[in-house]
Amino acid sequence: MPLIFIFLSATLPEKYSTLIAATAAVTTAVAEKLNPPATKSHRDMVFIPAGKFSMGSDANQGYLICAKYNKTCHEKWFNDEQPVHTVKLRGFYIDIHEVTQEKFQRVMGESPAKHKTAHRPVENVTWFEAREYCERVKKRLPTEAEWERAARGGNDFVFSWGDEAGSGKVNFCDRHCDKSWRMKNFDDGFTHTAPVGSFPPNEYGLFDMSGNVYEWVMDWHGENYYRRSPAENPAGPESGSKKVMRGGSWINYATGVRPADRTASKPNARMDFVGFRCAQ
Ligand SMILES: [Ca+2]
Ligand SMILES: [Ca+2]
Repeated sequence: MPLIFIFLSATLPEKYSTLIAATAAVTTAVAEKLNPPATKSHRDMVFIPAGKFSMGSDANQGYLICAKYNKTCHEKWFNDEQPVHTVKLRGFYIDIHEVTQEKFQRVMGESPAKHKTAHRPVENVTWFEAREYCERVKKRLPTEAEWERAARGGNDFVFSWGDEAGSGKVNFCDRHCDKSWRMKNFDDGFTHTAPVGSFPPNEYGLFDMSGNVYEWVMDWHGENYYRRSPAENPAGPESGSKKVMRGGSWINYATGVRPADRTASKPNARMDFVGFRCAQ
């Protein structure tokens, strides 16, 4: 949420001018804390300041949004994203874009992507490869909580842009999609992946957090984890069989691109709708 400050010093007595000058100095310090100067290692990243946010969903949100637009929906698909709980996180940086095939190729020597184009996101990568890429560029995978805070862009809407699904907001399984469950009333223009940054960013300036490719995050998946997760800097269960992937993709219903939605797969799985981005 942008901070807007209005200064009326020209019309105020001197003592207020002094107060305003002091306030302005504090404001500048706060602004620098919220937006630390970009360094070379943080290029193409956004700083998400320390703070609290509401993680997860309540009131069967995922199922109701699914049933609003689609015929086949099951409540059990959405149990793991409940209940809403307050999470406090330290500040962190996160990549503005999904990692592209071009960047993955440069760092890892080859790209396993199926939908080949340099500026499309890399997909068909295992969780292990995603983690290794981030380590090689001196970064790391985001935690699941960091990912959701970043994806929400500072708001609590159903989708990152508001409460209704829409065309042109995100790449999901719209009328161009080649799956039988495509949503014919929506048009995002892409059959498979889209070049990164083809859709508007969220309010943190991050692109494609919702849709295009799912994104591997650091955490193991726990079906009931939200009922017992720590209130500060949660990092997921200590062990598990599946790693979490977030944000939905070009194969998903609209309900799958909600910031609250959770999905998981075995970490050695390769899927042409799953990529990642890094944090720091
Ligand atoms: Ca699409
Ligand atoms: Ca994505």
